[in-house]
Amino acid sequence: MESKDLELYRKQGFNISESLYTRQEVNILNAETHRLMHESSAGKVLEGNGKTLRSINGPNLNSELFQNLACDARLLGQAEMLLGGPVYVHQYKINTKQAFQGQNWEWHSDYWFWKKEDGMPEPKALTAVIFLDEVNEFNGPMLLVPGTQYDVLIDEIHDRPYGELDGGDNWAITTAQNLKYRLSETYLRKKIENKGMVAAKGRPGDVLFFHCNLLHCSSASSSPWDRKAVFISYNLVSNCLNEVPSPRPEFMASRQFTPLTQKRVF
Ligand SMILES: O=C(O)CCC(=O)C(=O)O
Repeated sequence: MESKDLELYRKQGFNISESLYTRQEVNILNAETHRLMHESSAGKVLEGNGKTLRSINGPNLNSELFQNLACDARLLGQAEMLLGGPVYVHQYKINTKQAFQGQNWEWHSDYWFWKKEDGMPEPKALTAVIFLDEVNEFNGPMLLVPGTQYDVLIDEIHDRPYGELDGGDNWAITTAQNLKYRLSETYLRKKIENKGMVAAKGRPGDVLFFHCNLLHCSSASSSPWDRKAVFISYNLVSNCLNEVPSPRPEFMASRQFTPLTQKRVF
């Protein structure tokens, strides 16, 4: 990441590094994603229709390739630089937003979930999103509100009434279409009118780095194009999780705090 990219990340809370992965490397990642999509695993989440796959949580627990990918210098090096120290993987998932069927993600910041559910002390984490497909205006790009990474939102968050939650395990309602916590429209309107919104579009192999406190959402894919992407969330080892009464499973919030070391992957 060049110094102008670093400056942008600090200012807006995100940055897209173009062509970090080659077409050939993306093909390998896509092939492994397809293998996992057709294999049963505990961390899978379906869309509201009960059929279409929404996310694979913890792909690194079932794939050597995805486990190693987190240690690739292109990701790990940037995560260490942006966060300023040794890191481990807090959360790892593949969101498989599928043509016509892939549904939205409501407005949220990841840090609320990581603080409330997992006991993360400070917002000193980030996510690298590796685009496996082209992301355009039609297939549900992530929408980001620049500059919200420093907002203290925790008092603005409301628990969704129990009756509106999707059924399922406690960990699943933290990642379903109707999220467990939400912001009021009044707050969102004020914030977005003030700061604007950016759609994170790009090509396969581009990587979006975004701060764990950044306000974001995405709409459904109303198009014949999938929008699959790998999400690797790194946390500073010095910011590792406190104990909580009901820890989420390892595939949602890892408690392996050993610092990662760089590895050659491809
Ligand atoms: O995949 C998306 O569009 C959004 C995912 C997201 O917001 C999240 O996983 O926190």
